[in-house]
Amino acid sequence: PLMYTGLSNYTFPDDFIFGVATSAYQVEGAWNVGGKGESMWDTYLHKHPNYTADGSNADIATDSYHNYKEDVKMIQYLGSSHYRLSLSWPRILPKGTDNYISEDGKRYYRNLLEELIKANITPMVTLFHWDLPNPLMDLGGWTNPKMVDYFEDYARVVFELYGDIVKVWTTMNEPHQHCYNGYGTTYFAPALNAHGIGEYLCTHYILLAHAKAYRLYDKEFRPKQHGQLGITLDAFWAEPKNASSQEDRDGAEAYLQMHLGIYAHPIFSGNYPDFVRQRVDNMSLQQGFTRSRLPYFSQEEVEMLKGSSDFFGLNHYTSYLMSPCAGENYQKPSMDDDTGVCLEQHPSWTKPGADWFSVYPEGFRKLLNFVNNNYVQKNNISIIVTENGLCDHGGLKDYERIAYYKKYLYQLLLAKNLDNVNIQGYVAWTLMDVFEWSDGYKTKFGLFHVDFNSPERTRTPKLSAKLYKEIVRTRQIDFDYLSPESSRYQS
Ligand code: GBH
Repeated sequence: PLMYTGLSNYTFPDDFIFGVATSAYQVEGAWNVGGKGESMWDTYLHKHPNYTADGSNADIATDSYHNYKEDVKMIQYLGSSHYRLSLSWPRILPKGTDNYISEDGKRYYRNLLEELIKANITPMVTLFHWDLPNPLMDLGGWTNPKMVDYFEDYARVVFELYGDIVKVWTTMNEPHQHCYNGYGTTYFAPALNAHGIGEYLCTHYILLAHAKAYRLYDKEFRPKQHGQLGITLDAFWAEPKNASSQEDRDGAEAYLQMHLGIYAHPIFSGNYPDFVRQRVDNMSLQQGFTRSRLPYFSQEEVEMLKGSSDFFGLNHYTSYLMSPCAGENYQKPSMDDDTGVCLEQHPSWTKPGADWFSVYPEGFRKLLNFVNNNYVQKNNISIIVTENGLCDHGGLKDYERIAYYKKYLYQLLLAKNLDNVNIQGYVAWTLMDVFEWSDGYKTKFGLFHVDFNSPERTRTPKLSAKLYKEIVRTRQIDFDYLSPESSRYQS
């Protein structure tokens, strides 16, 4: 096994981007301030106060609406050149539609973005990180084909408002997590549990909305604003449980196609992967449906989708071992049942903070290679890792996070230098402890600790903040830095 000691033999080039990320609902708070409309997360958690693990919501969160200047100072402390943030759609358009733009929302983001520019930090702005305006949720959210137009209208408003200073955009954050957990299960709001149909409708219209916003930017804004626009997709690495078993290898491939290919293939090649098309069509037919549960794109839509991202935004946290498994494990119909694999994690992979999360750094390198081979090289683009980080239960001496960042960043260096994967940047999740969706405030991903009992939401750097700062500064990984047991780290 690889020894993680001493100084890394590879370094990050000067033009390599280092950033940190947050998202609007997870940090802003001020849920009803200044005429902000409700997002579907606001509405859902007010209606179901016990939905989250600790009965919390993000009405206040880290109160970044009021504390944004401090956030910018923290990013400066880290030396990070980029900040990935998202806009709250209902803060800008309280009802979701563009007939009324909130002055307060307009001003808030202008102030925040200008504060970043003043500090020499480049904003990377996501249009949609899950906080849909609730009035649009009432109309079916992403299952409604009309959402494609409403998203385009929203995109036009924000390109007009901020395109002078925002040069890196992403449309959607992790559509897979959003559609699968929110529309196909109950794990995320809106908890529709419309398994087998809802997650595919959501996928379909989110893809079209993304592509429409891309074409809009390309045609009307890029000529004068000269920015880049992409999308952020998430993926676990799928490893065959038993590498010598053909069934397990097929299972791992099926998983990657059904979860990542289903988005990446339309965006880079115009349509769903053949495997996904056939699998869902066949399952639907067997189950007595007249039409496939996965909608079809028209030829015009295929053209609109094809090549609709200037870079590949990739979020990655953890890996799973895959093996085929019979349907009794899953609800029918469902995306899980269609995929037909069972997931587990190797007992030797440590689990620092949540059931779903275990540490397997080599999986990151393998995923970077998969993405590079399938989508990046062919399209002559590059990867920006838009999220990666570790969850634990809190504490300032976060040695597990330190070890995680060192090892995952080292695997990135191996992918870049040994495998020639084209990687332009890396964004750590997250700047500070935030509202962690259904986990509430119980699991922590932050480089800064946030005291959620203090009215000021006091921020304190963890040891991992020091480490990240050092990596950004030296452009190298020193495995012995801030390591209580440096010589004993093994993969
Ligand atoms: C990303 O989502 C998000 O972009 C970000 O907002 C979030 O804070 C961050 O990662 C950390 O979670 O298998 O039923 O146990 C990742 C979403 C949600 C993925 C939970 C894994 C496990 C669900 N994650 N999910 S389950």
